[in-house]
Amino acid sequence: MTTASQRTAVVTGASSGIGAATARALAAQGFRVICAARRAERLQELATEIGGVAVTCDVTDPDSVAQLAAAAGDVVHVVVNNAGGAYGVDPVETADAAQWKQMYDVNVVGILHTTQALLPALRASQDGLIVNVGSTAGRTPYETGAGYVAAKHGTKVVTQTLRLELVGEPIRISEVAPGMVHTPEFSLVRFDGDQDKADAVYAGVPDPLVAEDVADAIAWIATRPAHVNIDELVIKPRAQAAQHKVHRVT
Ligand code: 8X3
Repeated sequence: MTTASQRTAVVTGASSGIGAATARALAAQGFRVICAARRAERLQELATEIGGVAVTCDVTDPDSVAQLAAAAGDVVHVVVNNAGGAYGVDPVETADAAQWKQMYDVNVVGILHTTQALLPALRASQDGLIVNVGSTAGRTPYETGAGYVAAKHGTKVVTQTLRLELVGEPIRISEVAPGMVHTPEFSLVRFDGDQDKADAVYAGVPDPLVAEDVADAIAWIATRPAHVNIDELVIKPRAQAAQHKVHRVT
């Protein structure tokens, strides 16, 4: 049930991983959460669990995002642009251009669509917040990751630019940039369903982050006072000192 004082949050990519954990974390903070993702069934289960609203949405499709904005209503306080992903692990010399375009589409253009569709409702809240989920890949290049690294640098730059463009308005803009997060799908998707390769990413790492760690950070950002803008928050497991420097127990 929605109460007059309840704040509304939209979370994209909410069907699993960081998105689902963020929807739960924001609901626990009292938000009415609009859960958006492509997979309707999983989304509905989550929405039912947290008393939120499920909206099937593909952020790369502006018409679909317009429907999300209509479902969210005239006043939205928080938008978490979590939908994103990595496709492929290849050196530049042999990388697949279609995968690169797909990564740019979901990690960068998706944010363009949700921002354009939801800015009026964020303004109407008089205390809006956009949290874009970036990555340590948006800070440090690594071999075989250029397509994803470029896309996540794009996420960061869109976030920084939007903060410049909206200064003076009652809207905060943040980026959360996680490092190694062990979710069931991120690496599996990246390796096109190869579970062994996906598992190898986290092999021997004592405690990679889990989705709830990142969700906790996003919920913290969303519950700061209105004048406090967390520009960017890089979050890595203790075992990851840098992109290439990961402690593994063999
Ligand atoms: C995920 C972090 O290191 O796989 O965004 O690029 S990494």
